[in-house]
This record gives sequence, structure tokens and C-alpha cells, in this order.
Amino acid sequence: MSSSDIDFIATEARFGAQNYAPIGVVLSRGEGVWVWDTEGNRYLDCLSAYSAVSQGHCHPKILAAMVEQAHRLTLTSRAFHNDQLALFYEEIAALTGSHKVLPMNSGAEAVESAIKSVRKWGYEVKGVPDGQAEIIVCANNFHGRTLGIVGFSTDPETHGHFGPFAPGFKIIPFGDAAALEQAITPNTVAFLVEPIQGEAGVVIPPAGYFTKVRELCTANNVMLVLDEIQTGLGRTGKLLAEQHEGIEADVTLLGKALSGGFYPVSAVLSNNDVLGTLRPGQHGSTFGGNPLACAVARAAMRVLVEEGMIENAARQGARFLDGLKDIRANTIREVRGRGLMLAVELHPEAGRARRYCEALQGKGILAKDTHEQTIRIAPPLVITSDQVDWALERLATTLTQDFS
Ligand code: IF1
Repeated sequence: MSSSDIDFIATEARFGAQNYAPIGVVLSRGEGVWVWDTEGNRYLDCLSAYSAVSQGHCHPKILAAMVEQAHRLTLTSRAFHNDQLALFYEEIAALTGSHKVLPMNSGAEAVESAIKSVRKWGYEVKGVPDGQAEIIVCANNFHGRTLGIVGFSTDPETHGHFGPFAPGFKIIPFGDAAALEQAITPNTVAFLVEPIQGEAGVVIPPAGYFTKVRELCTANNVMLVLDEIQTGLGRTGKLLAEQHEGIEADVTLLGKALSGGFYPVSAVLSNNDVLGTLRPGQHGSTFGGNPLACAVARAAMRVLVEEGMIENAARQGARFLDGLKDIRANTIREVRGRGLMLAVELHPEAGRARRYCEALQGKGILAKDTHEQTIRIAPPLVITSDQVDWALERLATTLTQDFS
């Protein structure tokens, strides 16, 4: 760490709200899977900005689309039409097989928008008495940081001392279809769930869970809302994680990689019924659907498909997982993952995952711990076999060390 880095870190600490505890590296440049710190040290990025830079850092085609659009027109508000929104709608609908699109900015906004929309659908289409709509969510969920969302988080860090919270949410265990069946009432409008729980530590539900969930939602006229903000757009080796389960959600939420990390862009995708209940003046956003966001998202979706990133995520994810499974280290309790959404869970005696992430930094890999014992590994989807092997070598030497 150079003295100028200490200044950056100290100045952040002096003026900034301390709502993060970053690893001690100051990044100033990125390209593909690599990032560089202010001293020129290179790191393999195994976090990808929480899966937002799936297309790799500073992808040249997304960059070109952004610069070109920024020269022409950035923001019009939705009081007027712009010449990018229709094209964005057409392309995202074609890519995902959706009927209707609601453009927003952050992931949390997409989740909030979905909650509003399914409630409205519940009252106006399903016939739930006004004010009685119930939404079922899962324990250990992560859907964002806004008040509505943190109110149904089960993590005390996430919701502690932020209340009072909005009613209308019921929490059931993740991966338990019988619990969903029991929780559904005539007033249930939606089941909101992540296909794989990310923040919880890359928790993959039992095989067949989502088939049963889909059946229960259909049988009870309950909207299945899949939060694919992290799992979507190729991260798990398919365009949408729902495809691993052979199901289709009624409402799908995308964000993060929808812009390749250039700009906050999110979207609610639905069948006609749900988003069809929104009328002029009932929902909106100053920046949602702006031409710059649309141009960036169009390019981000295009390179994902044209450059085979989804297939690469499946291929390299399998290679990475196999390699992790081959590491013989008594620090490892379990490795798991799908596509390039991977996790190494350590034994409690191995010490905290944070120490291993700091050691990995010293070997040129940036990864992020979660929940004390788990190291999350989620590189950009453009990673090559050689780069996977390079990372595995360093992970193997680090995980065989003992930081307890
Ligand atoms: C933070 C995790 C990742 C998400 C899902 C909605 C959102 C997220 C499934 C909200 C956001 C982020 C935000 C980041 C930590 C992070 C995260 F550790 F919590 F699990 F990615 F791995 N749905 N996830 O994962 O999207 O409003 O942030 O755009 O520090 O909050 P957002």
C-alpha cells in the first residue's frame, strides 16, 4: 500500500458513512477480468462488482455505445418519448420471452416496483380485498436495501434499527415447497424468491423445488416473482437461472449485468397481467428508461449473446467447480455453485473467510467473504480456461494455509 493509497482510504473513512468495510486495495483501472490498483498491481476480479460486470470491465462495445449515446442525448424524462426505449423494450422482450417491461435503475427499485405491481394486480385482477395483499418471501433472502425490502429481511444486520416496517410479508424457509403450500392464503398475491440465494452464501435449493413452486403458484393464482438480479443474464450458465429448473416466472427482475457495470439499469419483466395494471401517474422514475441507460443495456445484452458469454459461464463454471472440489484442504467444508456463481464454505475452525480473502489479495485475486465462513467467487463471464487454472492454483495454496 503506498502513501497515496493510505490517503484515499483515510479520506473515505473521514468523510464517508462507514457502511462498508472494504479490503485495503484502491482500484483505478479495469479491463476484462482484470483490475489494477493505484500502484499498478494487477488482480483477477472474482467479485465482478457483485455480478454487475459480467461482461468484463470496460467492455469496448458497451463503452462505445455509451459514449456515442452520451454525445447525442442522455435524459429526457418519461414525459417525452425517446428513440432508445422502444428498441430496448423490443430487444429485452425478445431475449427473455417477456411481454411487458418496466425500466428502473437499481435492483432494489426493480424489487420495490414488482411488489407494488403484484399488489395492484392482486386487488384489481385477483380480487383480494384492498389492503389485505400478502407476499411470501424466504428466510435469508437478499433483495436490496430500501425500507420496504429490508423490512422482510431476516438478517439483523440488514434490518436492525431501521423499523418500523410495512406489513404484508410472510417469511418461510428457502427450498421448502411444503412450507409455501401452507403459507398460501386466498390473499396471497405473490411469492418473491431468488433462484439461488446469493448473499446467504450461494444456497442452491433441492432439485425439483422450483417445479413444485411453479405448480403451487399456478394452482393458487399466485404470481411467481423471481429475483434474477444476481443470477440472471448468464451468471449461472444459462440466460436465466429459471431455465435450470425448466420453469417460467410470472415476473422476472433483472439488474446489475443489464448494463455491464457502466450504469445502473434494472427492469421488471412480466406477463401482461401484472405490469398491465399500472396506469399513467401511478409509478415512475426520473432516470428509469432514459436513452443513455437503454443504449448501454442494449449493448450489454448484445455482447453477452454475440460473444458467447453465457455458454462460457457454463463451461468455465464447471471447470472452476471441479477444480475447487479437487483441492484437498481441511479448511474447506463445502464447495458449491452453478455456472460462475461459486462459493467455498470454510470450517468454523479454519478462521474467518475475510482473512483468506486478504491472503488472496496478496496473490493477485480479489474475492469477497460473506457470513464469516464463506468465500464467494464470481468472476466476469469472459474468463478463460487458463485464467480459471491460474485462480485455482492460488486458491489451492491459500486454502491449505491455516488462518485460525
Ligand atoms: C450491497 C449480496 C451480491 C441482489 C439481489 C436485489 C439486489 C441485490 C438478488 C439489489 C444486490 C448486492 C448489493 C450489495 C451486496 C450485494 C450482494 F452480497 F448482498 F448478496 F451481489 F452478492 N436482488 N446485491 O443480490 O440490487 O439495489 O444493489 O442494485 O452491498 O448491498 P441493488
